[in-house]
Amino acid sequence: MSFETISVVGLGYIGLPTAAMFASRKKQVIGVDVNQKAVDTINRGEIHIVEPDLDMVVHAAVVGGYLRATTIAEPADAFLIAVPTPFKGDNHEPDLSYIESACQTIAPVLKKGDLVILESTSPVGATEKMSGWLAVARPDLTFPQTHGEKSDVRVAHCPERVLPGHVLRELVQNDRVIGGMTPKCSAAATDLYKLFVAGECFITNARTAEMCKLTENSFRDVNIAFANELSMICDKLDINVWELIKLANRHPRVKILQPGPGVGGHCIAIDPWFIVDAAPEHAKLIRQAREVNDHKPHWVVERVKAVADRYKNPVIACLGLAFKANIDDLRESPAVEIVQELAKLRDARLLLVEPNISQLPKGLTDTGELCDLNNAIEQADIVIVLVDHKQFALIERSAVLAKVVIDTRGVLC
Ligand code: SAJ
Repeated sequence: MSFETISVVGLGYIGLPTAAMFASRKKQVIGVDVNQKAVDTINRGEIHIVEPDLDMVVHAAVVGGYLRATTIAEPADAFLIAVPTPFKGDNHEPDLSYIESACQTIAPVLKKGDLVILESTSPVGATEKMSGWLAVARPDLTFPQTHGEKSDVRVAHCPERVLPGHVLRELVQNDRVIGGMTPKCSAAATDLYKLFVAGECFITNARTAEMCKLTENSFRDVNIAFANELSMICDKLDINVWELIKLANRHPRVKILQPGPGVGGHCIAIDPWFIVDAAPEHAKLIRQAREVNDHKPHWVVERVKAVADRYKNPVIACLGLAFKANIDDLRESPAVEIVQELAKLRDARLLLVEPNISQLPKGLTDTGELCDLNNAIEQADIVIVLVDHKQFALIERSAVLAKVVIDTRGVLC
């Protein structure tokens, strides 16, 4: 199948880099987003998210006339939907309303022969639901759930798997799982991704592709929970967990991940719940891992409080606010959660060190002062390492000798 015009719906952390990759292959790309500000920014050749090198690729695509953003869908040969799939309510139930409204957006311009791909991380069955919503909106067209290989529109789920901070490289190099609703749907989707994907494309059905993405992130979550549980056990038994993991990992079949202050980001802390929601009676380990990882920030806070109680007006340096090392993304960060809890301590002063930002975001401005690393360490009674940013590895051990150090990332151990 050939694709001259490709539309990407949702121009966020996944949609925009993906749109830019197609554009870099000299395809006409129409990006669609509900956010007028984001649309205007992209049309100026600029970006509204942080991802290394993305600014250059988007700028080149826009200036070259290959990428254009709009709030209203236009006809295309393929549509990729990359919108958020958050929770609804307090029970970690998946909210598919963004996918449903993306369907309403593209339905009027869909035509026979088009391909629709769901890229958003989704609970099992979401692709079939999406196809159902499109069928209701366009009764004049046929879809795979009723017409199989003879359908007018092809539909597939092809989950994204890229690591924030390395998105452009991983978009090209990672293997892809292509879950078509029929073999022809898979074949069409493979043709589309082959425009820029150098990794292998593995074909399966839509439900398996949905579950595969959830499985990858749940696997990582369960393994991080194992490391986090170990860290709490080791703390009680007075054992250095970092040394322990290093030693255990010398076994040829052991590969333990690293403990931290909790699990942040927009994927690993969310996706496992989609499995728990679908099969709560079986997903016991997956649920338990989520609970262990969600508990870890509270455990860290309790440890800090126990130490802070020994001081009259403790000065606490919090090293790192991002959700992981060497990025500036503070959203869903366990470090932020910990700082917000510590800010409730009476008489404590918090010095916040985050080398990747120049001002504190809303929600943190009342918690403490943004401070440079050396200054914070010099003034602090207690130093908490919350993120393993590269700058923190350079801290002179002598500078913290007289301080109480609570190192959740093993940077100073
Ligand atoms: N973390 C630890 N210990 C570790 C590894 C990570 O505490 O040993 C923490 C990090 O500090 C962070 C959180 O886990 O708070 C998540 O970070 P991450 O680097 O593991 O993953 P993300 O959320 O940046 O990206 C993940 C990736 N999934 C997998 O590695 C299986 C990525 O490939 C996915 O595309 C992405 O989720 C997504 O969009 O789903």
